[in-house]
Amino acid sequence: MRIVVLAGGIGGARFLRGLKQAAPEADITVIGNTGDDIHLFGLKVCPDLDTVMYTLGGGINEEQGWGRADETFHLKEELAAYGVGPEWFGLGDRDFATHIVRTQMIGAGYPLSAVTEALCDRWKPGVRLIPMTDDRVETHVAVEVDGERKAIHFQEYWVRLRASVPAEAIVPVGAEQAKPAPGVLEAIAEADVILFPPSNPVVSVGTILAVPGIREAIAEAGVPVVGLSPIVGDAPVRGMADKVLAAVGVESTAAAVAEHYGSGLLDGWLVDTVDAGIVERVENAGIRCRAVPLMMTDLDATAAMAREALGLAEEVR
Ligand code: GDP
Ligand code: FO1
Ligand code: CA
Repeated sequence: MRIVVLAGGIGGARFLRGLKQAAPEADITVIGNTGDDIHLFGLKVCPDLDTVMYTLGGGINEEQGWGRADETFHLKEELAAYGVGPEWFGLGDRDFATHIVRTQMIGAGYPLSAVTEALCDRWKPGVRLIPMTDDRVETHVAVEVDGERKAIHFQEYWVRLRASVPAEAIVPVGAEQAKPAPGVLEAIAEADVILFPPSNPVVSVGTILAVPGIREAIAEAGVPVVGLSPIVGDAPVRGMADKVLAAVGVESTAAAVAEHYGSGLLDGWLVDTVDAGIVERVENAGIRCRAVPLMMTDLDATAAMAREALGLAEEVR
């Protein structure tokens, strides 16, 4: 079975670990969000690609969900001693090596998709990880700070400001001109099932869908498209999905997120058992819906979620 998953960082990566356990024989292609990418200290950092690669490859900081295990921060401290920042972004010594290799390869002319493949030669994530595009896309957030409206990088909004000011708009800068990376449209066309893990619907899955051609390819693939809600009990399990959903005019409920994707894209939607009351609303929107436990507390619970998603896909096929 060929499974395509559109993934952000932590939610996507943890779900993929469960999916690998639930479907060990499956051929899994992950289309990764690159809208979170940021250039720092002259280096290209790809948080969501790295979170998937480290999580599936065994190098992730488990508690934090991003960055490397057994990390140290000497390089960052030395840069700060020269007055070179930003200090608000925590790049560790081990993680820096990934960004150096990536930036060096890009400088030598390799596209991000080829670089990601090379990095995965080391980590062996057990899935094929493809960035959504080789072109530069950066999610910016329009905010008002001290009465002044400005657009800031998504990482600055989330990591520096901790989403403490309202997001007025979310702009995936460059997405309109971006082309899907080699292999993306082919993987979608050849998929038996397409899954949206419990990733951020706006700045992860939404950004991937903003690359022209990807949404259309999914709608035209003619195979079940099943998503799992990142909103449980009217709030995100972690992160700032509520803030960025508000910016696009969507309420933070599992039902509203399903309606936001829409029945033109989604065939099936899983919500948590605490949200069982909204199953009917989702079904009335033309999307098959089930309420099952959706907390990724451990690998077995996550694998059970993946089995439910694949089961729902068979139901709607
Ligand atoms: P990010 O790039 O690190 O923000 O990760 P993703 O975009 O892949 O996923 C973030 C989303 O995952 C957030 O909106 C969370 O609410 C959701 N999430 C995290 N853990 C869980 C969980 O255990 N269950 C569910 N249903 N959602 C989760
Ligand atoms: N998230 C933070 O909250 N603080 C950080 O300092 C931070 C650094 C960082 C470095 C590399 C990397 O791959 C991810 C990092 N993240 C950090 C996570 C990143 O901001 C994610 O994009 C967010 O978790 C939301 O998508
Ligand atoms: Ca992300």
